[in-house]
Amino acid sequence: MRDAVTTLIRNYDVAGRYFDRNALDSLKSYFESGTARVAVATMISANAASIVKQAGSKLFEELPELIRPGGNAYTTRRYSACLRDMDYYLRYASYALIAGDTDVLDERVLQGLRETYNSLGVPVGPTVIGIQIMKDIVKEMAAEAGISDTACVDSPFDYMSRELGEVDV
Ligand SMILES: CCC1=C(C)/C(=C/C2=NC(=C\c3[nH]c(/C=C4\NC(=O)[C@H](C)[C@H]4CC)c(C)c3CCC(=O)O)/C(CCC(=O)O)=C2C)NC1=O
Repeated sequence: MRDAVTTLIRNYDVAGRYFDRNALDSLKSYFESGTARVAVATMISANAASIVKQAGSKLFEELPELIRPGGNAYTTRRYSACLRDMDYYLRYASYALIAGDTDVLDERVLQGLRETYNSLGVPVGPTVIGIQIMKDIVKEMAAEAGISDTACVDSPFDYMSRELGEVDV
């Protein structure tokens, strides 16, 4: 599992090069956004249950067929599995946010997930919508908490959405 710094070191070491301007710029931006990233991750930890609950309600309000007979989140067991998955996405997004790198998502979340979802008929499009709803909630909370630079929040949620979304294309 890598973070922004270890990824950079690895790439430069492979090439046997000293850090150049690009490396230093990306390190600078990693450290400069550090306080905001830690603040957002702290906020996610403190509000995870409520973020997942809100996002779930919004998702099922937008796509009520998911929880009707024949829907993939129909029955209490599958409804809970769906919210549990949302909770996984949120928790790992907070890790990736701190790492400043999406490697943890590849390694712990996305690997084999498409196959699992396909075999269980879990619809990818609505899952991506759920991930995006959580992103919006987190960004809104961050803005309300006075964290001005919320651009860094997008990356982990968008990465999971993109990687999952490719399945159905
Ligand atoms: C930490 C990494 C990790 C992930 C990401 C993960 C996902 C994951 N979601 C699963 C199931 C599931 N996932 C969903 C999710 C949904 N259904 C919908 O209609 C919605 C769109 C969506 C919620 C947003 C559902 C309903 C199931 C149960 C499907 C079934 O058993 O029929 C399963 C199958 C095994 C199980 O039920 O536990 C896995 C492995 N597991 C992991 O360890």
